[in-house]
Amino acid sequence: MIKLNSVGIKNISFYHYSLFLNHLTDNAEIFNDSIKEIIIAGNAPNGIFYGVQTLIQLLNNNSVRGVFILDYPDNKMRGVYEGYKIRFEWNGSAYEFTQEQKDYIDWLASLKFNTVFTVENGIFFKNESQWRDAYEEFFEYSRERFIEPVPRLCSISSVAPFSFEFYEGWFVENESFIFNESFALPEKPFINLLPNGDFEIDSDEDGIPDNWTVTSKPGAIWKIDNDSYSGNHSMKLEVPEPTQNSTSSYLRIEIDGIEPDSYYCLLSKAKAKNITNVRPQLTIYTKNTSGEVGVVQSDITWSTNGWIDFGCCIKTPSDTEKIVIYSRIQFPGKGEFWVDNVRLYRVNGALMNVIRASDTDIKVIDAVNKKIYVEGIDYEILNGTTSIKFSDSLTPFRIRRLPLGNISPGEEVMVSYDTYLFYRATSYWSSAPCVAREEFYTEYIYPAIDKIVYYLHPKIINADADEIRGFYRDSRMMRKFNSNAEAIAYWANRTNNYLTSKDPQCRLWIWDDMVSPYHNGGVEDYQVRYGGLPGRMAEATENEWIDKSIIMDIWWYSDIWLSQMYASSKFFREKGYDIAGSPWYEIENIESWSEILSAFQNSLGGVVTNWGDIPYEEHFSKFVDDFWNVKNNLVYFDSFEEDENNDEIPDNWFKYGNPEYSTDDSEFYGKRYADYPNCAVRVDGSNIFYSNYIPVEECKNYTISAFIRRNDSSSEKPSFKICWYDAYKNYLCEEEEAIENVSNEYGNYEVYISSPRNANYLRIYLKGEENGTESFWFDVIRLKMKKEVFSHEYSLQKGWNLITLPIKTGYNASLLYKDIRKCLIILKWNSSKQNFELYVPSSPYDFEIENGHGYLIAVENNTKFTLTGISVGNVSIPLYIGWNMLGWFKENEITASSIYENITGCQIVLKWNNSKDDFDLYVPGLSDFIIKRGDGFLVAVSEESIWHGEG
Ligand SMILES: [Ca+2]
Ligand SMILES: [Ca+2]
Ligand SMILES: [Ca+2]
Ligand SMILES: [Ca+2]
Repeated sequence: MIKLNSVGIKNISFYHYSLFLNHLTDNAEIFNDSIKEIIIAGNAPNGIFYGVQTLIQLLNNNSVRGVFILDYPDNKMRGVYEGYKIRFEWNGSAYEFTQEQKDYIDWLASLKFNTVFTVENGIFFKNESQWRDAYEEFFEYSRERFIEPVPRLCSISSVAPFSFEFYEGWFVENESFIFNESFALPEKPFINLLPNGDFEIDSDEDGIPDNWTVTSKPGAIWKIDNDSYSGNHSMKLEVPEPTQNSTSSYLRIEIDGIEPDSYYCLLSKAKAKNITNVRPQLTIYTKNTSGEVGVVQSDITWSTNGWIDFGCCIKTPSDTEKIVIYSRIQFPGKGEFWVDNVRLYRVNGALMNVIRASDTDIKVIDAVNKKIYVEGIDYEILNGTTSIKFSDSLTPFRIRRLPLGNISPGEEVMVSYDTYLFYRATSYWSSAPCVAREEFYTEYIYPAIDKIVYYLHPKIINADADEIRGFYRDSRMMRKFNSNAEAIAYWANRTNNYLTSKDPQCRLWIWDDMVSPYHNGGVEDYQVRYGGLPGRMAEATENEWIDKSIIMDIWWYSDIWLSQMYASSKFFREKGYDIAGSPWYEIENIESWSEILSAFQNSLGGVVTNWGDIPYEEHFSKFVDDFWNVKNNLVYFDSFEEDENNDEIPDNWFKYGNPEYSTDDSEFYGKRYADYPNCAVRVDGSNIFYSNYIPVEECKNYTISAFIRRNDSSSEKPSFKICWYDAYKNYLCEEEEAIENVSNEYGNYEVYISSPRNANYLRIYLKGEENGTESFWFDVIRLKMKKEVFSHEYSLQKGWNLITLPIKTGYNASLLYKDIRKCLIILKWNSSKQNFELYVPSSPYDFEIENGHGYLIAVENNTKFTLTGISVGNVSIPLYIGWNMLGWFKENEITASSIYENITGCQIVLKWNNSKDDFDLYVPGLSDFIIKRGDGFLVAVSEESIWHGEG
């Protein structure tokens, strides 16, 4: 029999009840007559499909060893977010699902992926004749291979598929214009504010253009170059090899007299060659009267084919005095970079790229009396040109005075309008559509949902909203919503409500970052860099505005974010959202995600992302292997961020002596994001932090790990000391594991320990060497239990038996009924209704057999029944006032009295006694009885609580 974690067998994993009965002889030729029998059985068609995939993996030179395997996936969802491979080909009139894509789906299926997300943004806004055949074929082909496709409705972090009036603009409010005889002219006109941005003038011929500052450093030289976009010169930066110097080798200019609360656009032409590691940047930032930096924005590029548009738009804060513009290639970047024709404009008076629609238009008011002038009576608009990409060559809109109207020549008016700019010329499409616009739903979202549901019947629709760079800034948004959190919740709920009205089974899925307090949603000023207003978007989930049926996919692409990965998962689960986790790029991160998600009940699984630049064959195999069969269940995680009472002892930790607790940036492991307070602890031989009691199971293999670095440079060794305790927290024994080869840089160090018999708790001591003086930093403590397979045998007695399943099975009542010989009836206690639900084969009611619940099974005769698999780790079962039927799933035996004592408000404990045909009853004063793994029991409670397996 192969155990799931057998060493040396990689990537073998099975759906539950995929059985190969051991009728094969060792090394039997599979295609000759020596084979006796191969049985692949499953509780569902996909189980059999995965059993066949397993058989194919097991085949070795047409032979296979005799095996018996029982398996199932640990995670329901094993998905891939396909940024590359599943983009349909356009054949001139419609999209096509190609053979190459079919082969790719085949490959995903062989790895046992079961979900594939597509990324085409806005395809469902097009006529279905363009996409229907390709998508239907893709859905059918994938589903035949038990892969569920997830179509993307659209991403609201990109405006690409919408017509112009659907873009969220930048609101220009009350800009002063003065009428001449005919036209309104801006008081502050749209003119280039930069002197010598063409780099044509160098009066003293010292190689530095007039008005500009150059700080060339050895190995990173700025010079005037003859390769120009306009005129005869440009500025060129040469960094032949990475050098620390390049970070401070600038081309720079500072402009005074900048208006606050205004939009400024920096435009230029740029060209880049042989760029590696870090992209050249052109940066604009504001300075206030005290010289402090306000808003910063940069454009960046890899190597280009010729000259490209390059630049940024910003909104100046209310205390702005200056703008600084600079360009460089930061270390360790290298390459050649040219910039030319640099221009800086204040945009408000331009009346360019104006959004004119039913819900926003140019407004003109009398500057003195605030009287609103009326288009068609007082003035008319001569339309300019619009573009998704703002440029100074667009034709401006013009406001012309109507002679019979109320505006006089020479009159000052205030003009308000929404204009569409970009934050970065190379990402001009990266901005949200206007989710306040009614037609966004009625003309785009609803018809697309109608078509997707009608033709494709997906189980999940992806409407991602990641990294929104430009939100809550145009007049329509500010009129409709009080905050950007309210706006994103409105979009999510409105989309979700419509979807569920069309198909109640279909669920909306979004990336979590904009609504996570531990990611972009936790950044107060996130939108300010993109012309928007401040405000943490995570309020949308903190205040539970976003519907709980929307799936949150948490993405962090590196283990430097371990603290945030855990904190985000905990946050969303506690709020009641279903979660999935997404790795990319870093292979260690895949395993970390699989383990972190194992700590949370009902996480849906993982979605590995393909954004290119990864050896995806290797990564995807690793991903499916880890998510099908999580190697270690995470049972405890702490990275020291919580210190509710501010006593510099992290929550759930204690100290001896005077160890240090630090929130300093240089001390902790990994990175901090938003306002997330990353913290770490420093200990030595006598100043020690130790944990609270952490629940464990007896006789199990555990790994304790931490990121550790030494503070000085002696040869002392830090250690984990582990103390074991029984169910009553009586000390049992201890061990100390010294950690070798700790360096001055953080590294992850692991020790392996086994819990002794009767162990119910451990405490972890973080310390330096005994009697030593050197101190060590610790961060990110993880306690993992190695997952091991065991068998549990039931001897069911004729009549009633009250049991629980201590093994993860995925059974429902009908399957359990089939697997227990001579089974007559299965009864489930519904504690919320305080009555029984019954399953017999003729019954129309089937129900899930849940971990930690007890079930009454009636059998016709004495019978044995064996389960093999992975033990149930943790449960959280709501206890209702009255009776609750639970089951003991842990390895250690306990007593009815300890159940009584450990469940809040417990009044009675009952255990079924088959030989008496009656219950044994425990209340204090009556004789106690033993409850073993696999036994069900009943408790009556007087108050509601959640049972996690206490006893
Ligand atoms: Ca030039
Ligand atoms: Ca000069
Ligand atoms: Ca930390
Ligand atoms: Ca504390």
